[in-house]
Amino acid sequence: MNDYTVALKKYEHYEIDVEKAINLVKDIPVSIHCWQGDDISGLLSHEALTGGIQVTGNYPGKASTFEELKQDFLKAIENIPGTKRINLHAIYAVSDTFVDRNEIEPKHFDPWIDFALENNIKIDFNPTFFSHEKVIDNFTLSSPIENVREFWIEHGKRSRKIAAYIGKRQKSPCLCNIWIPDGMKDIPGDRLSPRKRLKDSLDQIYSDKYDENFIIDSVESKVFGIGLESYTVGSSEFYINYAAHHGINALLDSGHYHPTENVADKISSLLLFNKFIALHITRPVRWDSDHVVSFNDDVREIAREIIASNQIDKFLIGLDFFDATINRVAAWITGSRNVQKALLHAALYPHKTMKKFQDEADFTSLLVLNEEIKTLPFGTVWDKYCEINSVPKDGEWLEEIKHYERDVQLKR
Ligand code: RNT
Ligand code: ZN
Repeated sequence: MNDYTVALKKYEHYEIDVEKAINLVKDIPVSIHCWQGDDISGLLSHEALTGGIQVTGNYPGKASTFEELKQDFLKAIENIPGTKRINLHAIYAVSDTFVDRNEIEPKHFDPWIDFALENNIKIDFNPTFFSHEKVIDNFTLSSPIENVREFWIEHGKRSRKIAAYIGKRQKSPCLCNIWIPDGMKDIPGDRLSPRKRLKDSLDQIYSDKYDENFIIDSVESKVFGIGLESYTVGSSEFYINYAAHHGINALLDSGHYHPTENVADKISSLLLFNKFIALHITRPVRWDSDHVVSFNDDVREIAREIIASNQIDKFLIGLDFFDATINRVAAWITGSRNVQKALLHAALYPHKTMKKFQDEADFTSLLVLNEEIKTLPFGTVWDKYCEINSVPKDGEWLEEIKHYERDVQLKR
């Protein structure tokens, strides 16, 4: 018997159908963020990164043109199994001349759409409310300055128009996610007014109606940013309520909660009240540090909730990490493979049996099963999954990326 046959037998003992799990996971789309490729620099200008987020490190070989970014992205996805999407930000507009955020148009994304269609991947989109001189005193959509607010409302409207255009061209909805950095370093004198202005700005942005077959809208909350420790206008309560009242969706970023909160536990509550749940999977280390996703308990638990829900179509899974201390393509590959691993691992749980034990109050069996699952031969199934997806197994891709680094990235 080969390793895989032995593994099948071990899983069978727990009534787990390995082939079914593999087939389920390979069709779950995961949106890979373009911004790991260039430290969120974008193609529009060379403004420093602002908004209370930070990319640390200065690893050589960074992509700085549209061509380089596409080249690196393709290199990464050759090594990532499963169904891939690409997540773009407005600052990745392609244009020979400078276009400001309140001027971007669908045509600036045609080159990306062509690229995605050629490679059989779908696109998601985000307006970019940071790294710009019109972020005044750390406020955008909630700014007390009328023309600042108008500028960003226009950006939001144009971004949705672009997302709907992308959706139409790719014949499938494009997720348009709004995240703004707005907040304060120190204790506010007025918490209510900025939130009121944000609500009003969003109302204006969402007053433009588009076909649901082309665009899905989401709003991303946060607990704090660097230099914005005391107050975040777009808090969890704000956006969960906003989304529920306006028929749009909440996006949970796994780095945007207090470190002891269990992000996986939030999913089932949202599932009951929302059409979709959008996710940014990342790895916070002590803060929202956006480390490369690890195959750790946090991510495995999130994946488990997705699979156990039996409503996988309601999830819009995206990634959001950025590390510039290591090879950026290897970072992309590692984080994305780890999300695939977590999904596969979760699909290899005997969810029905566990639910039954719980309903029968057989907590002893539930605990024992939860523990025994941990030592099943997952690595063998993962290898098979890679093989079926025609990507290298663990231990077989890094060497090639080292060559790519030497021959391509370091020559830039
Ligand atoms: C920031 C948010 C946001 C960004 C990206 C670049 O804390 O997580 O999603 O990381 O939009
Ligand atoms: Zn995020």
